[in-house]
Amino acid sequence: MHQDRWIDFYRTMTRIRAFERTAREVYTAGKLPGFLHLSIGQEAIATGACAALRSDDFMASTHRGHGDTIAKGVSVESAMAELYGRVTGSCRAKGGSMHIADFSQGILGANGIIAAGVPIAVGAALSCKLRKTDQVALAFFGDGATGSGPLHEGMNMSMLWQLPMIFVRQNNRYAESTPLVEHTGIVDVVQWACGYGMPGIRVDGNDVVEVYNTVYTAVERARMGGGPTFIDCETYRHYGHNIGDPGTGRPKDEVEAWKARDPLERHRERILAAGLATEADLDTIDAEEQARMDAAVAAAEAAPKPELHEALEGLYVDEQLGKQALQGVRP
Ligand SMILES: Cc1ncc(C[n+]2csc(CCOP(=O)(O)OP(=O)(O)O)c2C)c(N)n1
Ligand SMILES: [Mg+2]
Repeated sequence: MHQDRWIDFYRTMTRIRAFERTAREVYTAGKLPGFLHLSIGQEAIATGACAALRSDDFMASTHRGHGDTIAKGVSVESAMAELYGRVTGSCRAKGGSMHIADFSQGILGANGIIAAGVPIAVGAALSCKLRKTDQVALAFFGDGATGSGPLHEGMNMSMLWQLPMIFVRQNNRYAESTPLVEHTGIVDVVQWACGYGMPGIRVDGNDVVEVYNTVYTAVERARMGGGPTFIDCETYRHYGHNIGDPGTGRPKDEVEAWKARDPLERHRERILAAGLATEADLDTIDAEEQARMDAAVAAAEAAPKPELHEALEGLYVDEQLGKQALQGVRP
């Protein structure tokens, strides 16, 4: 049951939650520019899925991508600096909260456009196949993305070309404030996966071990040339759609029922019941991760903002060609 990894799962989920709680605090204090979409309550999906990937595998995320990118390996220091718009950010301040990327970790980017990470990941999966490596690509997307064209094109192409691709739906039951049943014709979307000819599996997305085991099986299958898998992870976000949304549009009892199924608390209980760690051990992890966030905030606040002349740097592989393109010069 991969019990040896349970403490790591706990640490990663704790890290994500500490990062987002801290980001929420500094945002509320007026210190961050832009938007903030928190994934608090959904950490088990990011953690379980990314733990099943290698660091040279690819991952594309969504507008709610702090957890996914942290779980895949972006450093919290560079992610926090990115939120602050500082040069030490993972994208040197060009991405912000919704576009954290780190190619060194296979992170092809969070993405402010719904479902736009899917074709990017499918392209990466095609490249893995053409280069004959055993890497895989995984795309996260929300329930609100499920009816969108890029997802369906990506599922079709992945199946047609038998790509090493894993589709992971973060089904938190709402797209902004629109409930699932009002934006998707069939609630049981794993049937769609079957329609494309690939396995479709529904899992408890608040159970990190279940997510890990399911994604791990899909990853191994993809590595061996077995093609794509679609995994629907049921979950819930504790807060509103973004920082400006109080989240009061959802029924109170529904919110409370899901908070009682908090993935972090459940995993903590499981570790304690299995005797893998003590309360004190887990409290130490909590404190270490929070201390790391406090240091990340201090470092981000001390880091410089980019200069105007840096605006075009890092956008093109060939800087010179990039500058010429922006000036309308054709290569
Ligand atoms: C193509 C596109 N259409 C609309 C939007 C506006 N928008 C931002 S988030 C969102 C809802 C997304 O819901 P879901 O996919 O369920 O993700 P969640 O926010 O629940 O994580 C919408 C419609 C967008 N960013 N991109
Ligand atoms: Mg949603």
